[in-house]
Amino acid sequence: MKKQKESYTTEEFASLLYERYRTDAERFFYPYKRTGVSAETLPCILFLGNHSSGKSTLINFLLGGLAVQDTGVAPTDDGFTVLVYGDVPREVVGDSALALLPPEYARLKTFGTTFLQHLRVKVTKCDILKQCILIDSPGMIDVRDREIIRDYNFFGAIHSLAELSDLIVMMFDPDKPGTTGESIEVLTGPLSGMTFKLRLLMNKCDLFANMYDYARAYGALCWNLAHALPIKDLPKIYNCCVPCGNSKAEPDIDIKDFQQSLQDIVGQISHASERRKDNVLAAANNDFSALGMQMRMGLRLRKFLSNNFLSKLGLYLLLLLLLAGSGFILFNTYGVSVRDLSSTMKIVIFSLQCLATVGITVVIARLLYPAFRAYVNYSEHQILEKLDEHFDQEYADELLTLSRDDLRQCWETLKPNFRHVLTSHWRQLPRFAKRKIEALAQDVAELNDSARTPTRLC
Ligand SMILES: Nc1nc2c(ncn2[C@@H]2O[C@H](COP(=O)(O)OP(=O)(O)O)[C@@H](O)[C@H]2O)c(=O)[nH]1
Ligand SMILES: [Mg+2]
Repeated sequence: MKKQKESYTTEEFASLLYERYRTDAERFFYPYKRTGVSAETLPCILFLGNHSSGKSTLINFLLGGLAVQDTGVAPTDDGFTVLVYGDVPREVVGDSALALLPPEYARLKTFGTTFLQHLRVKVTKCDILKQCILIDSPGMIDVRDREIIRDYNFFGAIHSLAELSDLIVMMFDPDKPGTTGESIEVLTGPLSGMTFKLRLLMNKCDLFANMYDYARAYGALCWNLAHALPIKDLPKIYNCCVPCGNSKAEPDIDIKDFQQSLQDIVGQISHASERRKDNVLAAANNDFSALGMQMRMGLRLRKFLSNNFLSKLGLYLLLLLLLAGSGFILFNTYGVSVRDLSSTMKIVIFSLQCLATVGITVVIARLLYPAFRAYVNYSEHQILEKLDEHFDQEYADELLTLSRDDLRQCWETLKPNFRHVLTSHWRQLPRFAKRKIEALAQDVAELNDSARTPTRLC
């Protein structure tokens, strides 16, 4: 029996819309940022940071002190480990690891086999994993030529995992407070636009000799982050220390506040399920507004480019017609005189004239064709150069009433892919989709309404 719309959870509703508009997304060459949403998927927390900043130690702490992840000062892990709940503990790598994960993770396959060899799933019987999925990552390093160390698209993989995650914990330690090249690059590259789910954490605070030592490391971290995060105010930095074999029995400074900070982070992690709803909603809103925009702009530009092509084709054919016409008249005027010839000969000569005219026109058409193509390409290029103008015209009404920064931002992110689609596939873009665009807008409004209604679960 079909469920009533009101009884869908946000995740179920979003999942339904992802499926409903999948064909339209394909027809308009819009790649969903999220391959979809599976309502049963647990929230996911991604741990990033320098090597030896304490990612695995924190994960083990969350798992109740079990030594699930290897820890140590030397780099111990060169891959991503996804920790999921299961009664029978086991460890799987590569394609079979991907098969154990929810369908949303399927897009990781696009990073190739080398990446998959660095993907491990650990099934562990641990209560916290009933509520969330934890992802440990390889430590960030400081090398000029990263390709020597990483033989797969490391930043691309981080970006995809970060998009799937509901909380990203980025860890630093007093040894390298934000100075590791990759950590900074990750913040400015794959994690840009995701600051809302990013939590910064300076770990190992129990190792400071005194408050002056702590202030220097904290200051250095803030200084480095200020260069990496394009925002006015620094986000909160959690200063923590995780109980482990390396913890000092009697730290030189008071660690009470650091322990409290750790509890705050643990609290954030245990509330990740609420975050998942928000993230799914945010991702769905992003994806569907971008899809709606690609459909609207696609229809507009498809029409514009085909009108442009047809007008150029019309000109080309008119030119050929004129040439053929003048050729025929010239033949008739200056060609063989038919006045004294028999009617059969007249027909033969007339046919020959026609044939000659057609032949010459075909030759001229062949010769002129490259010029016609160049002209069409040039004018298509001119149109593509003015994409912003088309956007302003298409969204004139919306932009008139409010400044609508959201529309402009969405357009800026969409533009590179959209330009590519227009250059290579504009003829394949659909001609009609107005109803679909309206239906999509209505569905997205309903999705947002349903998320606002706290008692929609039946
Ligand atoms: N003193 C102290 N040592 C820590 C803390 N967190 C981690 N460590 C130690 O730092 C080393 C590196 O930790 P690990 O979790 O392997 O770092 P990862 O490379 O980020 O996964 C290990 O020897 C841990 O015992 C902490 O808060 N305080
Ligand atoms: Mg580790």
